[in-house]
Amino acid sequence: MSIAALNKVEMKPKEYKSDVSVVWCPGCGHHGILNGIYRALSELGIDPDNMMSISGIGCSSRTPYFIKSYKMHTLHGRAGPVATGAQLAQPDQCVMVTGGDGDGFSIGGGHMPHMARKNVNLTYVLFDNGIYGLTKGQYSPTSRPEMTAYTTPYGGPDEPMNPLLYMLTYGATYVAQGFAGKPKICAELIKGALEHKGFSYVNIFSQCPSFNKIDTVQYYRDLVAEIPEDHDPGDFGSAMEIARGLSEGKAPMGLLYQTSKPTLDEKLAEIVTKVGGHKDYDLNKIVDLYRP
Ligand SMILES: Cc1ncc(C[n+]2csc(CCOP(=O)(O)OP(=O)(O)O)c2C)c(N)n1
Repeated sequence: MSIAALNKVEMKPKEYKSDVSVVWCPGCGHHGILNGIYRALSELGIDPDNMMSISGIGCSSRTPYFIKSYKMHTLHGRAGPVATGAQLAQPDQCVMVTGGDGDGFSIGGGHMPHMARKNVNLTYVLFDNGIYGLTKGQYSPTSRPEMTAYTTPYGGPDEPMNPLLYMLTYGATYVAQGFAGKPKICAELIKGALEHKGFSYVNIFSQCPSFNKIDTVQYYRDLVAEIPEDHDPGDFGSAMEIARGLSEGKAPMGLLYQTSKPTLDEKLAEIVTKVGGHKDYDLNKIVDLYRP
């Protein structure tokens, strides 16, 4: 199922806002990402009745509250498995996960490779602010060692992970990176991710002015550079090179990689069909497969 088959509605970006007030701090990058999401949904004409917005716990994980859609605010780090189940149960819906670097790569880190390698048909938007914001500033897997926080008053001992290399390595079929200060680019990348059939991952740098005092808006502005236009997103080797960073230590912004592979729901449907089930599989048929 791809979202191209869904009913289209005409809604302006602001019409995707729910009645819940956005509670993030002034100047938080998450506002920019949310605007990018509204814009992407509007440009794709996604009907809120066909949309599931799912998250774990964190400032970024509050995002589903602010979007008109079906939603689940689940447990810290567990949005991925819940979204995988939701997508398999409702394969004709548009499923989007939103969450932070702590939610996705600390407590939820064990789930990330499996969504990628299974090619679960959902979009994962990771709000990467290099810190745990909701819990008022602990270092995360994407924090730079220079960042001082409550848990690292003298700086951190660890090298930050590279989410792009990670996702490419585990087989994500759409990998992109944006910056909250560029909501139009965020919207383009999220739109592409939602249109993509398969596991799409969008890493978005997002400043946390309250707790991460070194990754400022200016820091990210100077850090990011658009991926050269002659890059072919079908070229995995070149995507890996770009994921390691552009020249002069710049972080890439844009679409690194996109490929087409069967999705988990398609592969399961095929298995069910093989054993005589209906091609529009239902979960009971899958359970039947594993009965002795
Ligand atoms: C099982 C469990 N452990 C820890 C917490 C506390 N906790 C809530 S949010 C969070 C991290 C949030 O950071 P991140 O996911 O990066 O999102 P941000 O708030 O920065 O957007 C933690 C550790 C929790 N809610 N549940």
